[in-house]
Amino acid sequence: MLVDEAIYRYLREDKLPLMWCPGCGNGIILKTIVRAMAELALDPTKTVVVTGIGCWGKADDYLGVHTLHCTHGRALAYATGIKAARPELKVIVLMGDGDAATIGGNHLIHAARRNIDLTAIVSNNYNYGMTGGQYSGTTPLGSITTTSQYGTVEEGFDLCNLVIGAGGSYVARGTVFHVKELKRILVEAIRKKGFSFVDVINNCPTHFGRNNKMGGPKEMMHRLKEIAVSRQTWERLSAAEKKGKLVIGELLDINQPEFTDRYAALRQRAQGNGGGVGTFLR
Ligand SMILES: Cc1ncc(C[n+]2csc(CCOP(=O)(O)OP(=O)(O)O)c2C)c(N)n1
Ligand code: SF4
Repeated sequence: MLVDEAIYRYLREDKLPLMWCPGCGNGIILKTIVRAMAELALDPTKTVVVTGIGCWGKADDYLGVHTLHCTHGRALAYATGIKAARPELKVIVLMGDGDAATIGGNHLIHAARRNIDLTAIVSNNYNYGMTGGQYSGTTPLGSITTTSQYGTVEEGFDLCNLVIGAGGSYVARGTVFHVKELKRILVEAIRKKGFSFVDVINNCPTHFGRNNKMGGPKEMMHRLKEIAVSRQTWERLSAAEKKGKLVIGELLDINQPEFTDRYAALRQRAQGNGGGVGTFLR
């Protein structure tokens, strides 16, 4: 079956049209995820998508796999529970930057530290879209938002650096402009054993774009094209030249022991040794 036909296996067409604003990049991310699922020929009955609350959190409405729509900032905690109980399932977690890195930042660093086999995909639009454009943990310094009318006075997180530092296995950044590259990294991220993380830079013309006078969806797309550079180019740039630029593509791909494997081994040891927590702690 062609990939373009196969995407219908993972889409809930009865739920269309999409609820997102015109010009929002969430539809592009959703389509690219579905294309990645089709390329990997994931079994929908063995695939779980977990979402938090927010515009991007509504993505699970359109997916024909198992889905769990849970509380804001807690998607990774629920996903961890699912994966720990049923390690054979493919678990994909969709979060906004508010969800993943602001209210949910603690779950993000611990999921990475644990190196649990989840794929976290963040739609990073630099603000809280659903609640009206407040600033989040990734909002760049000086940005105008509904809660920073004179510009933010905090630096935003570089989510990829955060996850690399915390212990993830696969880390990549894409944008809603670079869709071919985005599909490639999503395929790799979903395939990867261990904690994988994709930061997708998205456009929210309704709030972030309008507040920061970035023009409409077309201008915002053009800007992504202008500021994105490959890792090879990034490494050649001076600190001053890096300002305002965005490195995209794969930033980390390593193999290291994974949580559910370690946990299964530990259970076996505990049972083989006659059980008892004290046995394997010694
Ligand atoms: C515990 C909790 N706090 C706050 C809210 C209100 N709330 C709902 S969505 C949201 C922000 C969503 O922003 P983000 O995660 O960046 O996703 P986006 O809407 O931009 O896709 C907030 C604060 C909530 N639902 N639950
Ligand atoms: S508010 Fe922003 S993130 Fe939410 S649907 Fe509209 S454009 Fe997209």
